[in-house]
Amino acid sequence: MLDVNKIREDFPILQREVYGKPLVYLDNAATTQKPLCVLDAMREEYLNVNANVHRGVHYLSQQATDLHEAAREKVRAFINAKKTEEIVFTRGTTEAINLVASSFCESQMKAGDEVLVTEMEHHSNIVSWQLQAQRRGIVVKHLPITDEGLLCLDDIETYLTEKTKLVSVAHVSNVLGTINPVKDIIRLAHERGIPVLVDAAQSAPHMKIDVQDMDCDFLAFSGHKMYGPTGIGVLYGKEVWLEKLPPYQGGGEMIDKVTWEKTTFERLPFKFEAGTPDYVATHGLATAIKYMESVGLDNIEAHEQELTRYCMEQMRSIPNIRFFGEAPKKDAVVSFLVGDIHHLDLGTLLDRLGIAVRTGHHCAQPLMDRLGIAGTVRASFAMYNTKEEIDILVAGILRVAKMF
Ligand code: C6P
Repeated sequence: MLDVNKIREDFPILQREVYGKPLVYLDNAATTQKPLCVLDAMREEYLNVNANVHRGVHYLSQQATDLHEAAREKVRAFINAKKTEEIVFTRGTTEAINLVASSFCESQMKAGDEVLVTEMEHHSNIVSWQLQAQRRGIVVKHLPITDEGLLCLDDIETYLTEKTKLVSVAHVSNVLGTINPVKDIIRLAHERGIPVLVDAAQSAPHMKIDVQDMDCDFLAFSGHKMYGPTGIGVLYGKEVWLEKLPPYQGGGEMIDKVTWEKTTFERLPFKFEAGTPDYVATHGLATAIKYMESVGLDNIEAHEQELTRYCMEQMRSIPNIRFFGEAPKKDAVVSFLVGDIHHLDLGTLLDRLGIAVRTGHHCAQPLMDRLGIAGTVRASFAMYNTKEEIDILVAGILRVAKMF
C-alpha cells in the first residue's frame, strides 16, 4: 500500500498554514499540488537545457527535443497507445476536446448530424460542440442521468441513430464522481460505426487508463490534475482518425511546405501542434507520470477509493446532509449540501478553518439544472490526502452547521 506520510514530504505546500490553520487541501479535482520532482525537473530544464524544440541543429535544441519526445513516449506508454504519433500535446482537456470538435465537425459532419454527450458533462464537453452547432448546424443531444447520478444506459440505443456521428462522454464526472461504463458505451457506439471521445480529465489522475483495451477513438486529459504542470494536456486519437482530420490551428511546427499557392502539413502528431509547444511542461508531465508510477496506479486508486468511502460514511452523521452522486462505482469526489446553507457560505467558512473545498456549479450548469440546485460543495481527493483530513472536514462542517 502507499505511505501517505512519505508522499506528503514530496509536496511542501501541504505543510503550509492558511489563517493560522494547517492547510487541508481537498480541491484536487480542480488541480492537484505538484511534487518536488516535477518542480525540480522543470527548473533543471530551464536552467540547463532551455532551447526551442524541433527546429535547432544545436546541442541544446536537440537535448530539449529529446526530452520533449521522451515525454510523448512516456504518455504513450502511460495510456498504452499503439504509437507516439497518436499522442498530441494540447494545453489541456479543454483544448483537446475543442480540437476534435472543430476538426471532426469540419471534416466528418454536416448540418443535421448529431453529437451525443451526457447530462453530467463538464462545460468543455458541451460548449465545444455547441460552438460547432452554431457554426455548422450540427445537433448536440444529451443522454439523461438517474437521480443516483448514473447514466440512463438503457435509453442509449434510442439516442444512437444514423444521424449520430460521434459520442463524447466523461469517464468520471467532476461533480458526481460517477465512473461511467465507457467500455460498454464504446461497444454500443462501435456496433453502429460511431466513434467515441472519452473525457478522462477526472479519471487519468486516479486509475490506470488503457486506450487499446477501452477501444476509444479519442481521449483527453490535463496534466495539472495529475501532479503535473498547468498548461499541458493530451489528446489521444487513433491514427486512422487523426489522419482523417484537418489541422486545428495553423503556424510553425505543423507544416511540411508552405507556398503562397498551397501548404502541405507535417505528419502526425505535429499536424495538430502549431507553434512552439510547452516543451518544459511536457517534461514536467512525464516526470509527474513517473512519480505516479513509482507510487503505483493501483495503490493510488485503492487509497482514493478508501478515502471516498470513508468520507461518505463519516458525512452521513451530519444532520440534513444531501449527497449528489451515489453511484456504486464512484471515485475521489464527494459533492454535498447541508440543510439550506448556501454552498458559498459553507465553502467560505470552511476556508477560514484552513479547509480548501470547491463550491459552485463546477462548470456543469446543465447538471445543476437537472439536480435542481445552484451549486454544491465538493471535496476531492488525491494520493496525499488522509482520513485525518476528512475528520477535520467533517468536524468543520458540523461547526459551520451549528452557526446556522
Ligand atoms: N474540471 C473542476 O474543478 P481543463 O480546464 O482543460 O484542464 O479541464 C477541463 C475539464 C474537462 N472535463 C472534466 C470532466 C473536468 O473536470 C474538467 C476540469 C475542473 O472540476 C475545473 S472546472
